Amino acid sequence: MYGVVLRVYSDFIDVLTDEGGRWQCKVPGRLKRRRRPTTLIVAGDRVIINPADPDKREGLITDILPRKSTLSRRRPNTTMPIEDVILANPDEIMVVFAAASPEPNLFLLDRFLVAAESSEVPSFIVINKIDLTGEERAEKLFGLYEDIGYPVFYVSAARNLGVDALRRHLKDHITVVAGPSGAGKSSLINRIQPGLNLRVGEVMRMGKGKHTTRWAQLYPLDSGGFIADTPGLRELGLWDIRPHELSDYFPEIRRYAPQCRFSDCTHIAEPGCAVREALARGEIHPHRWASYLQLFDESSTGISEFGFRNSDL
Ligand SMILES: Nc1nc2c(ncn2[C@@H]2O[C@H](COP(=O)(O)OP(=O)(O)OP(=O)(O)O)[C@@H](O)[C@H]2O)c(=O)[nH]1
Ligand SMILES: [Mg+2]
Ligand SMILES: [Zn+2]
Repeated sequence: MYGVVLRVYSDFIDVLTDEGGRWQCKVPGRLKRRRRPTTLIVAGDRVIINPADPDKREGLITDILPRKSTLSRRRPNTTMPIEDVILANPDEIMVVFAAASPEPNLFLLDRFLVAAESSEVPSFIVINKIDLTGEERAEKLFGLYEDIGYPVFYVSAARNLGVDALRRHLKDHITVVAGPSGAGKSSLINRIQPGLNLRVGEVMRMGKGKHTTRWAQLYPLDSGGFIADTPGLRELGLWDIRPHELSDYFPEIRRYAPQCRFSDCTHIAEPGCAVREALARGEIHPHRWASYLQLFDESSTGISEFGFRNSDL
């Protein structure tokens, strides 16, 4: 039977089969011994299982299929002998941000987007709590991200506004949830999938008990697809972004960079810079430019914290 790994804990693997059954599986030594330069098995992996004990719903994993994509921990300054995979086959990162309460800090949103971009998984934005601002004001505040090309959804978990459209977008995908504490991620996921009962007002993190979720965990959606709870963007190498790669993580800057006179242009002060020309023509938003400069500064001066508090991640 084909299925997807929901989580890995201790020696057990929870698998949801395509038929909809949940099985507790083990990985046989034969597969463990197959040496591959990557994490053996993680949430999101497609697997084939053999129902060893159908009454107890216990199975054996007979094969792990190749991954389409991965969310991996970046290990800077190492020769990375082994890829450290957090989640297999992620399709999108959903960055959740509040329109109000807390007052939106667009610099913080940009940090999340940069982290998402650096993971090379496509991202989109969900603006929550529009009950506090009205949709129009939220669109004025965050419209600049639509201009860049990010899909933006305006929702209210509290009032159940915009959730159906979002649910349709999540269909048949593996979606990774990110965003600062208090944005309403848990509230929103509870709306998307009633019955999950994630605790609101409590940080969504990997468990610390006996059955610790080692990497990520997938929550199946009745409407199709999965939401992934990951250890956080901190794991995506956000701490280690180098100044010269930063422009790759701003789509609207990345777009102009190939036309700069110097191929290694940082867009700060070089002559013949197509990015600053676009900025002068008003084709790059001043706020985003300010964010770029700030992050460039931080990455050059080696502020490893990258401006995040632990609670943001
Ligand atoms: N007004 C309003 N409040 C909301 C909405 N969604 C969530 N909240 C409130 O915002 C607070 C934080 O919500 P959570 O869902 O716990 O936020 P979170 O993003 O999961 O936070 P962490 O788990 O700490 O990362 C709670 O008090 C919620 O009741 C909304 O749409 N409108
Ligand atoms: Mg939460
Ligand atoms: Zn340039």
